[in-house]
Amino acid sequence: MSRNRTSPPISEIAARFILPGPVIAHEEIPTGLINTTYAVTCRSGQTHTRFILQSINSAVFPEPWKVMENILHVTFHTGAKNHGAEQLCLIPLRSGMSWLTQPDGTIWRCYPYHEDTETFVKIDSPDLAYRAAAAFGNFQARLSDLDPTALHETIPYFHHTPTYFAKLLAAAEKNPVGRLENARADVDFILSQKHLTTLLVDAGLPIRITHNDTKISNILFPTAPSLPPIVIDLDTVMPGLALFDYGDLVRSAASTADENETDPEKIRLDPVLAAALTEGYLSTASVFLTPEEKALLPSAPKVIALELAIRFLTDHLLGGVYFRSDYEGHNLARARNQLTLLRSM
Ligand code: GN1
Ligand code: MG
Repeated sequence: MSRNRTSPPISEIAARFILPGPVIAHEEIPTGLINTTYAVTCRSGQTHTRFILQSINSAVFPEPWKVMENILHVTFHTGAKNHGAEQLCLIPLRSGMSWLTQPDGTIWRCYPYHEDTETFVKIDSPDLAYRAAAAFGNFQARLSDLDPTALHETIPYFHHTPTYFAKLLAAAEKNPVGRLENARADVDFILSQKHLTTLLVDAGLPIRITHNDTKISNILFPTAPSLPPIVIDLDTVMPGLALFDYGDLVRSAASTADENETDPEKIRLDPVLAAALTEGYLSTASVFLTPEEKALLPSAPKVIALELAIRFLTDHLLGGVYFRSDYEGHNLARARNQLTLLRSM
């Protein structure tokens, strides 16, 4: 999404927030697929400080204020405990509000820019895997005493696997763009895995506050190893099952190849990385997980790999309406990658 031409200049938007001085430079950070993000530099005397200024994509989040209320709750709750050291905190506006709503409904928010941190799109060391998983477990642990009903469900049924399964069946039945024939074997394999779709959601597990996008790239690692990793991208924080966060982390971080790999031969679960992720997650999450949750840990990566395969395949059968894709068949390849990963688990 590029910025609306009629919206005010970045310096004017930034001036509404409590920043140390005027904006002297800004640049767009193009890595996100959903929101529009800028790094802005403010000057105060001889000191230059950077901040993140971001507008929320209202096509993905039609009620962006609910996203912001969730983020406010979560950052306030955990910030009170750890002074923002392990997580983002919102920079308030001069008006006292925590986010800026423009007349056209666009919402802007501002975060500190965490200098001297690095991000990874791929994990290759068990040590890093352990630290990443411990950070996500810690994120859940810090929120385990906040009432989940205090948060909005910003994307209803986000990890309700049977709902995605039903949508796949409907898409296959309708076959609106004639892509079923080439994907029939994939649909058949998914049908054979139906038992996995209800395994987590029907297990009576406690509803907790979860992150819902536990990719490795959503952690900032300070270059000083003594400092704790910082969990970012809080847009999908909402009530959910802890095991989906754990499963999504293992699925994405312990895969030997990227989600977009074109050679399925290269994809399998790396057991060493998976073990390090599990150990790291339990190092911070075992204090609040119930025995039932712990017993289902080994199934969680399978369920989420299947769920994501279903989502990609459904999008392929519908002609590509949700996930950004770079070529025809991209979502089919992504679905097959998840199914290959599932078979290796
Ligand atoms: C989407 O846009 P991104 O990469 O943050 C999706 C996740 C999937 C992921 C797969 C809101 O996340 O659920 O796991 O793609 N997010 C949403 O790459 O649908
Ligand atoms: Mg995300």
